[in-house]
Amino acid sequence: MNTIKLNYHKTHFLTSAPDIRHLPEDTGIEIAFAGRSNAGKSTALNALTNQKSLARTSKTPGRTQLINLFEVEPNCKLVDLPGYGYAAVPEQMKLQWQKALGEYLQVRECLRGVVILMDIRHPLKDLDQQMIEWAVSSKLPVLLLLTKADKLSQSARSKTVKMVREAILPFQGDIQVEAYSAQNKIGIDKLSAKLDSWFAENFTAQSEEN
Ligand SMILES: Nc1nc2c(ncn2[C@@H]2O[C@H](COP(=O)(O)OP(=O)(O)OP(=O)(O)O)[C@@H](O)[C@H]2O)c(=O)[nH]1
Ligand SMILES: [Mg+2]
Repeated sequence: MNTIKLNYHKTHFLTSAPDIRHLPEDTGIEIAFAGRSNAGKSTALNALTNQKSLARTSKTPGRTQLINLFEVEPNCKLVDLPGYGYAAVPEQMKLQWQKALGEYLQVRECLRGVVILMDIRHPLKDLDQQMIEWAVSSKLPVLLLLTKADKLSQSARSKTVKMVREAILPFQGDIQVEAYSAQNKIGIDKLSAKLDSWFAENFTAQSEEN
């Protein structure tokens, strides 16, 4: 297999879209970061790219309302999606966003992998399971990151990782589970290796198509 190693530190902001219908052209390779509001998506991106404020983070859940696209290299994009399940958002809006997310996973051709982030202290909520199901049914590989791993002791962390690895078996998808902490730099190597492998696989596939 083709191996590549991208320099994520070079990632820069590309554009924002107010919703999924306004995303830029469906070309290149895209990898999305999804998760409940406050799960740590933006922080994970900042840790990966070693930039303090590439993606905006906040203590207030629901901060990221736009879909933000970042470019690692030409044709290699990372997408910071607004979080789902934010309690203060009206029910109708939450349902709309859920629906839009499901559609995005199903129809976006250039989307080739999904990083789903969950707070290690609250893994596999209903909406997380729904996201996993959508990704698997769209044949997308998934990296499940259990974020804020610094909040748990080493033994509690390992126990949760093991529990989640077992719990996701029934989904029968291509799903890897890892602990992650932006604060203690846990799992960043696993994240970049996975992104590298997804970008590489799809580079090969796309150059064979052309
Ligand atoms: N201790 C600790 N806190 C973290 C970590 N990652 C994120 N946080 C905190 O969790 C909160 C939410 O982080 P964000 O990155 O803004 O979360 P998000 O998933 O992008 O949230 P939305 O954009 O609202 O969907 C912030 O207060 C972060 O500082 C981590 O690895 N360790
Ligand atoms: Mg965010």
